[in-house]
Parts: sequence; C-alpha cells; structure tokens
Amino acid sequence: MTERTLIKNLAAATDGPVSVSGWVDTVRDQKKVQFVVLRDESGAVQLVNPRPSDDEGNVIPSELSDAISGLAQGTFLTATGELKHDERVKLGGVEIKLDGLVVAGAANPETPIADDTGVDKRMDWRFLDLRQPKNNLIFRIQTTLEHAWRTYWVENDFVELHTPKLMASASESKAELFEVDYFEGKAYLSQSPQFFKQMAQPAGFGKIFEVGPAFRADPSFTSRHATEFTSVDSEISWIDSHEDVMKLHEELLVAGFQAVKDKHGAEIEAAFGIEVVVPTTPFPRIPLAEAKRIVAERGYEVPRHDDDMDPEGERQIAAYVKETFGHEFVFLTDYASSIRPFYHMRHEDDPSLTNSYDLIFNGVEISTGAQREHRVDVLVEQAKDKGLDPEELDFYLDFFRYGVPPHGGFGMGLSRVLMLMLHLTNIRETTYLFRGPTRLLP
Ligand code: AMO
Repeated sequence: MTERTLIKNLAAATDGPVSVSGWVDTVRDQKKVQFVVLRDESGAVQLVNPRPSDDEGNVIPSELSDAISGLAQGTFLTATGELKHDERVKLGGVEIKLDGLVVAGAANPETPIADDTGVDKRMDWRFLDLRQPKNNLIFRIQTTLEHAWRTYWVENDFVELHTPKLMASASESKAELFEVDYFEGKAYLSQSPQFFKQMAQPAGFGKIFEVGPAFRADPSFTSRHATEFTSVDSEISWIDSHEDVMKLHEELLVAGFQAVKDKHGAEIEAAFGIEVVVPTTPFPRIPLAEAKRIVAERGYEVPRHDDDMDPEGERQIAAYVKETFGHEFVFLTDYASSIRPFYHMRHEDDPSLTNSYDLIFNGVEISTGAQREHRVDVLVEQAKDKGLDPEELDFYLDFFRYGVPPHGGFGMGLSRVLMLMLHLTNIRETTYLFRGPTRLLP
C-alpha cells in the first residue's frame, strides 16, 4: 500500500499514486461525478470519482460509487488514487482521482452539532467541535506559544519543575478549595504551585518554571473562570522588587507572541480576522490607585466594596492604555495589602501596599505577580494579620528558616492568554476540555 501523505504535502508531491487518510468533510454526489472533500490534521483535499458509464453515456453502478454515496460526514477513511495538479481546483490546486476507499471508522449520519450551535452544546461534543480548522488552529497556536516560552526559559537557565497537585493545605483562598478523601484523612487539590515554586528558591534552584494544572472550587459561571486551568508559573531569586518580575514577564510574553506571529500570523488573520501584535517593552505600568483615578475620570467608579479593580475597571483602564500608549498590555502595580495574600512583600515605607502587580491584557487580568516576603518573622506577622494560623503553615515557614534569597514570580492562566490573543470572549474556546461547576464530561 502507498504510504500515507499528509494533505498539506500534496501540493509539493509529484503526480501519480497517492494515499491520504482523514475524515469526510463534505460529499457532493452528482450524477456523472462524485466529489469528497477529505480533511486531515494538516488541510483539506478534493477526491473525485467520475462515475463509469457505458457507450450510450448511462452510468454503470460500481462498488466505489456506492461506497461514496453512503459516506456520512465525519467518517474516517483512507483513500488511494492518482494525484493530479490542476490550477482550476480551488482547494489547493490538486485533486485525487479515486481508485479505492477503506473506511476505518464510519460516522453516524446525524451530526449532533452545526455551525450555529451554542458553546455549551459544542462542549458536549468537543471532539467534533475541534475538527473545525479554526478550533484546531487554537491548539497549534498554544503549542507554539508554550514552546517559545519553554525555549526562553531553557535558554535563560531556568529549571522546569512539576510540583505536587495533592496538598495538605490551601495555597490560595480557603474558599476555593477542593477537598478529596486521602486514605484516613483529607487532601486538597493544588490551587497554585505557589508554596512549592517558592521552595525552589531556598533549594538553590535560582530560576524555575512550571506549566501545570491548578484547581479552584470557584462556583461562578463567568467566561473566564474554570475549576481546573493550566497555570504558567515562574519564580526567580535575587530580585530587588516586583519590577524584576515584570521584566521577566514581559520578555517571556514578547518571545511567545513573536513566535506565534511568525508561525501563524497569516492563518490567524485569515481565521480570526485579527493581527497578532507583538508587544513592545516596557509594558505600561500604572499603580492601582492611579488606575482607579484614571477610570473615575473616564466616568467609571470602581465599586467601593473592596480595594480591587473589577472587570469593568479592567476594561476601562485597558481602553485608556490603548488610547494613550497604543498598548494591549498594562501592569497594574502596588495593590493594597488588604486584598493580597499574606506572602506578598509589603512596601518598606507603606505597609498598606504590596510589591505586586496584576497584568491586564486586552481588558482582562491574565496574571498576578509579586515579590515575596522572605523574612520569616515578617511573614509570620503577615499570616496572623490575615487571620491564618502560623502553625498550619509551619511546613511553608520552614522554607524561610534555613537561609533564603529575596525572590518573586508570577502565575498566568494559559487559556486566558490565548482567549485574549485571539479576541475570543470565552475560555471554553481556548481550553481543550473545559471544567466548570456543572461540567465534568467529556
Ligand atoms: P491568581 O489567583 O491571581 O494568582 O491566579 C493567577 C492567574 O491564573 C489564572 N486563573 C484562572 N484561570 C481560569 N480559571 C480560574 N478559576 C482562574 N483562577 C486564576 C488567571 C490569574 O491571573 N499564586 C498566585 C500567582 C503568583 O503570585 O505567582 C496566583 O495563583 O489568569
């Protein structure tokens, strides 16, 4: 049997016998000739079968013609035939004149989703939804993005870690904690690699990164929250302030966006109608208090119930930054201690503020970063200040008792970055299999 050729390689192949494997996109079953558009992971090609006829032009039934007539959309098959270059063929300038078909997995004739199906039902049938070239492209972009990040980290001597996802305690808010039975006791699913990526600093690793799952028992049904998401984390030693973390963060993003633009820029423009903009550095930085003043001047008052920026405030400040600096990113810095975790370092001269930031991209938070408090006595006080019991945190506090360098880092939601890069409005689109309060399948 002829070896399989990927569809994208047909244009460069010479005319002659060829074999392709994929799934049926469409069948046009005409009286004199049949066309099948076959798709694989690399593209689509037209298969053609002129129906055999007798001298008077009457069509003679054939097994191949019957097989084509019976093909349901979505059927996976291997097709063999003669490759022919023909400029008139709109789809890639080639077609394959069929000799035979071998069906590997037939599809049910009724497809449960269509082009106008809503996002939740599409998620029910995610494997069918992902056959759409546009959706498939999202995950090729994700691969390129992660690869570029990894390349950056590796070239800059970062160590890759895989921290445990089964934990003895919370690492972020106790409210969003998944509890699981663990033999005679309980364990918790990791909300963030926070404690263990910090541990790598007294462990002497210097610079680390992790791309891994994080779990949050967040009951909300927003377009940007999941109960399980991929967290992109990095942590570095010997920083002077969160400024050093922001520098790392922006360099990493530039490397990732440049790689995506180079490899997929044209495809993204064709599929999503947008241009990937490689951000310039430095990204704008605005202290949170000033950001609030700016959005107030634009006529939006961030609700008073906490000291944070709400989603509308994030959109407003992003609009301001876009108008003023032409930038899609902005670091909001120096968050109030009242809304930051106990492990954020506070300003030397004003303990009501932290050495921290949120990174906003196209109006949505994609990341939190900070310098960590590494002085154990201060850390204990800050934990108490937050109503935490230092004894419960003893394993973590030990990391700071035997020598530790100043350090900091960030955590970033992978699906959010992709969603905002592609101007999509829901992380369900950029998550391979979304997990939410009412979704555990598929
Ligand atoms: P934070 O809790 O802000 O910080 O999370 C960091 C980033 O992770 C993403 N994210 C989520 N994505 C989808 N669904 C969720 N439920 C969800 N929760 C968070 C967001 C967010 O900006 N330990 C700190 C980080 C650090 O300081 O290094 C942390 O987890 O993109």
